[in-house]
Amino acid sequence: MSDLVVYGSPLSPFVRKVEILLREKGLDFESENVNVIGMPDWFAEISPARRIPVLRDRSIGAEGVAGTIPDSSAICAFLERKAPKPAFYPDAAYDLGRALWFEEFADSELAGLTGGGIFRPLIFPRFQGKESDVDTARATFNEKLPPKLDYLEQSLDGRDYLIGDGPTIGDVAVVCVLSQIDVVAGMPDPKRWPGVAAHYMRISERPSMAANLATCAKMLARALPEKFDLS
Ligand SMILES: N[C@@H](CCC(=O)N[C@@H](CS)C(=O)NCC(=O)O)C(=O)O
Repeated sequence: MSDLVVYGSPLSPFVRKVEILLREKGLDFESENVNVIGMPDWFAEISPARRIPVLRDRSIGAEGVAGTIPDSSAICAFLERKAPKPAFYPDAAYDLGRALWFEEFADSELAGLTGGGIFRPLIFPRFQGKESDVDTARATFNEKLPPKLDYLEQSLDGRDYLIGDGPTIGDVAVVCVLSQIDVVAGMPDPKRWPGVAAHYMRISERPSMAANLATCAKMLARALPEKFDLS
């Protein structure tokens, strides 16, 4: 039995972020599925915001609130202290600030579009046997998303990573939320955003993330026999 348990669904970009850090740091963990539709009452006790993920460290507490941490950003900061190598939070003050900014940009600005504006309207109705809301997804993809991708393209400025010469929590968070588009519709135009596309491939092909995406593809296979064309 592992000490660490991740409660959530691999389809959540925030659960994905936590899974990636756990694997990159070589930490053994178990996953326990919790659905956001019809969240069980026992989960509300350990997740007052009623959101996934929550992490449990059984070495601290095996039941109830003891040993639990909600929120992917809090969990990832905990994992960095628990297993400092390889580091995903830069040492230098400015670099650390930038890495945390990109994590915040991903989790608030970008996730609202890729999750709430694209993934959910396309997939959630399908899970309930209903029609996807393609108009909402298309409007988000073509009108709201491009300025955010322009900002990322500028921030990368031809470099492999957003900060320094290796991946930080900022790169991981950005790619995790962009993958919400990839799994349902493919990535936005690589000719228009070549840096974003290459950065996405660089991170998503790491075994730590590829493992999550393979699980997601299996989970989505029935509801999504083929990807949507949002262009
Ligand atoms: N800031 C939170 C955000 C977590 C979040 O929004 N998770 C979504 C799933 S992707 C959720 O649980 N939503 C619950 C709901 O929609 O009822 C984190 O980083 O963990």
